[in-house]
Amino acid sequence: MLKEQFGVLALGQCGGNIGLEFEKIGYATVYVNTSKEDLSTIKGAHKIHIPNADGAAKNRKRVLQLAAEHIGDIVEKITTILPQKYIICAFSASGGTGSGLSIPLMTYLTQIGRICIPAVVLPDHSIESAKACENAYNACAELMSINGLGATFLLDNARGDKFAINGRFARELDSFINLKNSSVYGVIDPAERKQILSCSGIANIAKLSKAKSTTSDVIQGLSENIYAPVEAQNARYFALSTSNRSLDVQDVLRAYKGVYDVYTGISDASTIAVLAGLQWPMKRIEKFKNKFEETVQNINNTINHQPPTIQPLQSLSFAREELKSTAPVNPRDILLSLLG
Ligand SMILES: Nc1nc2c(ncn2[C@@H]2O[C@H](COP(=O)(O)OP(=O)(O)OP(=O)(O)O)[C@@H](O)[C@H]2O)c(=O)[nH]1
Ligand SMILES: [Mg+2]
Repeated sequence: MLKEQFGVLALGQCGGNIGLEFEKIGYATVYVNTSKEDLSTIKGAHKIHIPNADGAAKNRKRVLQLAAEHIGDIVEKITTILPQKYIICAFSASGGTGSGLSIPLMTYLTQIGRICIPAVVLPDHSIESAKACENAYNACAELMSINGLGATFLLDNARGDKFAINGRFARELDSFINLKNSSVYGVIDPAERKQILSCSGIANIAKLSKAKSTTSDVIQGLSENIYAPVEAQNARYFALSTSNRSLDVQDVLRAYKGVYDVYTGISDASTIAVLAGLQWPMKRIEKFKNKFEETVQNINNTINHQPPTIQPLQSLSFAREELKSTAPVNPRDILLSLLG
């Protein structure tokens, strides 16, 4: 099965939860974290704790400092446990550990000839903190500048329950990797599937039941899903494997402005459609920046960091000791004043 050529690198808490979904369905998975507590919640076979670390508290720089001394060992362990050519790298963009560590690890793995397939969880900017949005923005900027990354899946926490997203993503990607199609009418073969998953840019998947596999179902499935909404209708590749023989791929393609190459096949049960080589959703990414900048500006406008300039209030006091006059009075003077 093609899945034997795929390993999963699960970084941080969120990456760990996604990794576990893949491990459950038979993928070799390794979990890396700065937090021992987080790692202990994962029932996975291969775990790497970054020595002397107890979390990164959403600090992307901190995780690099913590890992710096041990990065040689960490990389050695990862590549020994995961000799596969294709590495699905799962992490959240908005935390510290996964968001920070994913960048150097994927850069290195790419350099040694692996094909990294980032599965990046984006925060819901309407509810997550400015710090989370700052991290997500910076992670996206750095991801975009890694040359030679494979297909990037942006899992969107604004589009549903996070645990439901984890499971659904693992099932959808697995359905495509291990596509069951063996038909005289055409197949999407392993080379084509690897080509699509090696294609840089954003990708997304629609998996539909046999009963719901019309043209409009496929178009809808590719836009209403767990991935960040597509902003530009151009893609490098489109793959469609369906059991609905009357579904015409040309009708689906009319919903897109331009697609470079198309692979089609006939499958037994569900329909799987994949778009790859889409542009990054820049409008969405700008929203992370806006949330960060607006919050920083608000804080700067409302919190006065100058030393206080007002005077403390003088209270009234009826305590006896405070009635003492300041200059001691001579008893003779008191007496003389009484005599007039
Ligand atoms: N989809 C999904 N999102 C998650 C999951 N767990 C956490 N998140 C999101 O991920 C972000 C936090 O990232 P974590 O993975 O906890 O961070 P980390 O990589 O462990 O980094 P630090 O704890 O800061 O060192 C938040 O936006 C969460 O909503 C998960 O299992 N699935
Ligand atoms: Mg964590």
